[in-house]
Amino acid sequence: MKKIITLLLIFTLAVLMAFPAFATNGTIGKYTPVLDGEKDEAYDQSLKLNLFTDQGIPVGEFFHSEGSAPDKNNIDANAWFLYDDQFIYVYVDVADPDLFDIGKATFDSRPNNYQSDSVELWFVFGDAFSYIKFSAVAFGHGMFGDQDGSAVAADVLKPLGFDTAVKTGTAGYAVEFKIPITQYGLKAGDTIYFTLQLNNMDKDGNLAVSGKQLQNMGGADNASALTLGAPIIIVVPEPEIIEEEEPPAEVESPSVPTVVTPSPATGDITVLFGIMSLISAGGLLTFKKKR
Ligand SMILES: [Ca+2]
Ligand SMILES: [Ca+2]
Repeated sequence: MKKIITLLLIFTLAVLMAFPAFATNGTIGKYTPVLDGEKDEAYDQSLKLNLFTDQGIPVGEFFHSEGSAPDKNNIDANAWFLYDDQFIYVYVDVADPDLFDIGKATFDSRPNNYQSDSVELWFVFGDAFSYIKFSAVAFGHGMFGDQDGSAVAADVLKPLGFDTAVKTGTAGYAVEFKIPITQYGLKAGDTIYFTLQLNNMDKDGNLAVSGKQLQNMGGADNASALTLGAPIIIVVPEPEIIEEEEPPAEVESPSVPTVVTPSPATGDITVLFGIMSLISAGGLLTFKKKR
């Protein structure tokens, strides 16, 4: 009986380890990347979080769907983080083989920003629970903000410093986000809270929303705690200096007696003509003086 209980305990522990109940926490590095939709080298030296596994939810799970949910098994997203004195930067690489462009006009006219292939970031900065949601669409049509339930339009966000850069591929897309943090007075060692949400739509309007929302899915207690860490130093390798090969040292030839070649006869004639023209010029001068 004891053996069965022990085996059951081991099995339960293995299941718990396979599906972590809590979100992964970590430390993010300080570095200013280029906002271009490309993953800067520094992101690889900072924290990486997966949409499913690091948020403690099974792969493919979605918490909201509309229509018949699109293929849930082939979508995924990973997020990398950096920060500096002014901004948090998040680079999100999304696998979405059923990528569908709703068009800018539709995006602008829709009240529900999640009804598109898009990424949403949820943050809590500081101690008071005041969340910020910031999203970007796969095809770069726009961004959307929300603070404690109040929508903030893109034309308000941009002057505040919020920005995104999107790169769209055939089997997915990548979004690089920039979120201003100066107003929170954050410094190294402070902790912020984060969840990631992925909206997956298809051309027929079917929708599945995966990930977590901070305001109604357990709040900061259910989010990843991100600690602001040390600066990341990217070592740029010195360009290799190729030294010019020195010419081979001259080999001293065995001393050979110098042979003095007599000047050719023409040389004598040239000198002679030279002297003659000098004399005649002098003569001309003399002649001229006499006159
Ligand atoms: Ca970049
Ligand atoms: Ca999709």
